[in-house]
Amino acid sequence: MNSNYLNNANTKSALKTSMDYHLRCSLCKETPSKDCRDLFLATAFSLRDRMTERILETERIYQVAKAKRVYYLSMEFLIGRLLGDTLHNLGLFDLCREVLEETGIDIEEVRDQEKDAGLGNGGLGRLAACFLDSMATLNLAGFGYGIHYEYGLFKQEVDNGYQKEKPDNWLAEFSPWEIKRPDEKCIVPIYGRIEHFQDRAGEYNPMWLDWKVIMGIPFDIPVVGYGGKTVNWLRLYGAGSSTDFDIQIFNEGDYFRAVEQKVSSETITKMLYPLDTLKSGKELRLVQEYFLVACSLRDIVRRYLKEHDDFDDFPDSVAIQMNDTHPSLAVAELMRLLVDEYALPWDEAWEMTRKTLSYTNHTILSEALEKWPVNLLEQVIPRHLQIIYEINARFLKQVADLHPDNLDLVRRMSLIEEGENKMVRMSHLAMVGSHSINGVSALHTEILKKNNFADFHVLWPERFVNVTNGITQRRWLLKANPQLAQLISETIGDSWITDLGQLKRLESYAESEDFQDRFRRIKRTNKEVLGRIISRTAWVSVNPDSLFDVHVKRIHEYKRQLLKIFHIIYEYLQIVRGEKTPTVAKTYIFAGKAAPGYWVAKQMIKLIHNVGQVINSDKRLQDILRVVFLPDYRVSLAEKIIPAADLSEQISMAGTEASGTGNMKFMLNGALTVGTLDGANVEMLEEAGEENIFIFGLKAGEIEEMQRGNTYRPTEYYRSYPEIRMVIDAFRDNIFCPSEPGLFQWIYSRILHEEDPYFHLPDLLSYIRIQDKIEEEYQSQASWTKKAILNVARSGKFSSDRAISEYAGLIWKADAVKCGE
Ligand code: 26Y
Repeated sequence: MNSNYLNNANTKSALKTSMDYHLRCSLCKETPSKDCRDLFLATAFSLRDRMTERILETERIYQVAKAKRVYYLSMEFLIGRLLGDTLHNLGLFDLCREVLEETGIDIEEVRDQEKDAGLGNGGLGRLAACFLDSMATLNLAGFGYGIHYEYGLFKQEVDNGYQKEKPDNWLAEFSPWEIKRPDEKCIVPIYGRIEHFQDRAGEYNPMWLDWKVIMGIPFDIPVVGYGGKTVNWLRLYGAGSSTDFDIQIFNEGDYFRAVEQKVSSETITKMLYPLDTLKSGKELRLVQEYFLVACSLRDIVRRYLKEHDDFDDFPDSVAIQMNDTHPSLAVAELMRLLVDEYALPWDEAWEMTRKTLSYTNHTILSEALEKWPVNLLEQVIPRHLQIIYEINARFLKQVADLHPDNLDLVRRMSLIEEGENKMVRMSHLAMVGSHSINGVSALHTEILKKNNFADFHVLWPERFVNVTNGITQRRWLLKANPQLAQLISETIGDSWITDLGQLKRLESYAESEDFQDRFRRIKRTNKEVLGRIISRTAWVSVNPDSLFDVHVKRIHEYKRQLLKIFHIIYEYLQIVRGEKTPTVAKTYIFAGKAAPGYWVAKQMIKLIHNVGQVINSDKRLQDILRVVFLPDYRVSLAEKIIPAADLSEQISMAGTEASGTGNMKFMLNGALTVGTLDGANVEMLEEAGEENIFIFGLKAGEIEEMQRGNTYRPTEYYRSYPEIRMVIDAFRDNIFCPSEPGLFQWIYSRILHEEDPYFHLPDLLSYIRIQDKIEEEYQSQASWTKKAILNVARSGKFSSDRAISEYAGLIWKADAVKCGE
């Protein structure tokens, strides 16, 4: 039922009226306004009105259709800004631009007022955000559950090359998108102890006593699908203190303790842990993970029970996807709810749990596989630990029955890692409690099956599936690169917006001179825009006609920013020593954040900065080489960088990057990729064709073999190859730190004499060779542009719409629901 007390029509005058209404009534400001911040809020509120209407309508349709609901549980949703995407998805972008233009305001300035919602670290969080967009666009009843962090990922400043972290108070001026729903709060018990009672029938009946309480308050952000019909939501929980509980202490006469308790409860969702691959091991992080799971499952079960009297239909009505192991306590919490609170027999509850839950793994790095100390769990969630032990006992019995004499196998597969400090292996918990386990690219899934999770794959081969990642073309092309989007739509129509495979039809324009010309001009404009950002934020002027060679992502040794630097140093030294005559001007662009405690990563930023200082100030290279580090890499900056790139660097050591998603965004925007055969690069090669991508370096299997045989000797590479010596010696000789000798000595020592776990030297020569080839190919602009167009044309596979359809079909068994009128 549509209300008609608001004129939510998609006309210019209706939009203008609602913006004026919000300027006056929500913001108490004079109209017309020229204040871009106020206009941003007024526009956002006007869109929110339109979306909340549709949320109610969508919900009604889901109920009538008895739609299977999919819940995506994730500790991170790296949303970025929402205004532009929402306008596009509602089909109001042009209308809104015109409304603003009439008051003399450029929509870009209004959009620039929005703070990024940086509620994620990188790939995993951004993937979750793309998935929400695709689920709504595909008319799936798919919803996100996450945490309402008060502080998102830190803001990065760079001071003399050193990263400084600043708090990201993204809610300082509040977000116009979220709807706080205190009436739907939930209460979560935590801490306390277990008393071992028996029930009347003499059955063991443990009681969780003396727990404290945290309150979970939901904040909903509408997620509108393309076309504006389906509007789902992302529900973020913020922690508050329970007033009841405070009163209890208060009544004991301890007012200060009551207030302290209140403050400490609210701390739980204060900030996002800024770690992606390193373990934190912090109690507060465990509490956050539990808090997310406890709130979301209560909410999911509550919604289910509104329409059902028992749990018989639960697995057919609900699918819950765990985004990595971070929400894997869901296995124990769902069991606790079903067994303790709804009195289901264990076996029945277990079947429900397993049929409902599924698990995506996003990393093979052993240091990122979560484990929590048993004694910490015992303290924080004693009942869940008991349940985990029970799950483990039953599971290990099953393993032992199948392999009676294989104690080693039982030890390896156990949910508990034995030792002085016993640990719970969260990935084992997630796998045992799920009906589906997936990796995020074909190579990654194969590695999981063969190495990390081999025992589990042997036991349950049917549970393992691959779903290669994807990205939403609505944000990463339609919005981020409007000119290219328009050129494409003019050429082949606009069906690619919801069916990215349509881009294939661009293939026949790859050699058209006219199309190439327009394509190149768009790239050139995007490079000018980025050039202005570079000069404003990195204080370096760059030439938009140079080749923009881009390495942007979290700073991590496995992603090998250092390999890129090695090549830059090599090229620089060659030129200044007269051993190379440059034929192409190049701008090397880096951006990315380092985890605050990750010393090597922070040094990498300093190194990039120093190499930049030396090269950028060398008169001999004035128009030839530039090296820039753009501070504060975030979604909105990525949207500017990616459309301006000529070359995309995806050079992780083979076998380490689970998939990558930046790689796909670059491809979609017409950059050529230089990459190793890692993650989804393998599939990009298959799609693009080998003449349209620059692949180099050792393969995952070759690296594994060298690791296994321990045959890699960095010093041998150093002795055998003058190119390598030249680069490595530059660190010994302080070429990039003349005023601070010794600063980068550690790189020399680490690579040569300590360890080079990410195989920089074995890949350096082939990297240098492929870069030479790239330089040569860039000189022929016609053939380069043809390759770039073919990359765009063949990027259809990498849409998150495709990924989500696969999840829906293979894992969730959920169908689209028609939400149109
Ligand atoms: C346990 C905690 C410290 C932790 C927190 C965040 C561990 C890992 C992460 C995040 C991991 C992540 O972002 N992984 C990336 O996921 C992308 C989406 O699947 C992949 O494309 C990318 O290769 C992978 O590194």
